[in-house]
Amino acid sequence: MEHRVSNAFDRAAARARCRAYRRRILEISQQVSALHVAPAFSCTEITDAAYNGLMRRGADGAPLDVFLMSKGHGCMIQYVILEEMGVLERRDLDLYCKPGGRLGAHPDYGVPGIAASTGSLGHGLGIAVGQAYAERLKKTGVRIFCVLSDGELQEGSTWEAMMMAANLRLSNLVVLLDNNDFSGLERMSEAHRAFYPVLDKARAFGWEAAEVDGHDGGAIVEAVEGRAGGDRPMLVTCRTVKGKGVSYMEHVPIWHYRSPNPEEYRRALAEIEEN
Ligand SMILES: Cc1ncc(C[n+]2csc(CCOP(=O)(O)OP(=O)(O)O)c2C)c(N)n1
Repeated sequence: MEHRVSNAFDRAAARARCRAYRRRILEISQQVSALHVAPAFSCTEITDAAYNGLMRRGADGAPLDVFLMSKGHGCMIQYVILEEMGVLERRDLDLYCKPGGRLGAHPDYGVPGIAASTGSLGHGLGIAVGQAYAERLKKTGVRIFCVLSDGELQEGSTWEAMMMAANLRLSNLVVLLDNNDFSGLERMSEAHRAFYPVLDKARAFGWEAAEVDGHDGGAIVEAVEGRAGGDRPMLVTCRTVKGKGVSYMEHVPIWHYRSPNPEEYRRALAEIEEN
């Protein structure tokens, strides 16, 4: 089955979309006291590139391919994109993490557009491997796009899934690694030097692999579309900045955990508009 997306990825349009997504996430950050803003900003362009550049859509606009947010705490970006697509309703986002709502701080299977319950890190890739294998057996042509965090490289289950994907020759599996170099409070490249370079590890495991600027959606799309092909799964290591777009959040670990206060919110909005 031919997977290539024929229309070129419009970088200017992508930048405008990502500004709007960040604005919406910030807006929701004022409704609840704790929200993973920085983790979502880290993978904003990655998730946009998957949904709006790589995943095929049906006549009704609904995705034909599967998106799986393995770093479940980054789900706000997925929620706002699903809202824009009409898969989720505005009311869903209004009730984010509130009684009566169906959107939690981590994605739950059963919510429209959510392929698996994630948030317990290190399990998403194994689920994605199972889904890719099932689609292959059913001969659907469906591809699985899985966003993995570098923190998940600490989990042995991630490496088991990497081996299994290569073993099963899952060419319909694409992993987009959000490589922001942070896991909670520590820098991955300092605490876990043995994981790097990830690209070499992935290739040694039998994957096709590429590395790109993770805030350039066009580069992500080009890397996936330009793949050599064959029967290997693909990993794209996306160099990212945690908290991207808001200067006081970038590379500052506390923003993994807290939401902006009203003054910080105003500053963040202003900076998003300037970018
Ligand atoms: C198995 C497991 N251990 C610990 C946690 C707690 N936890 C939540 S987010 C996080 C680290 C986030 O770092 P990373 O996964 O790299 O994501 P990002 O930096 O992109 O936010 C941790 C340790 C968890 N969710 N699951």
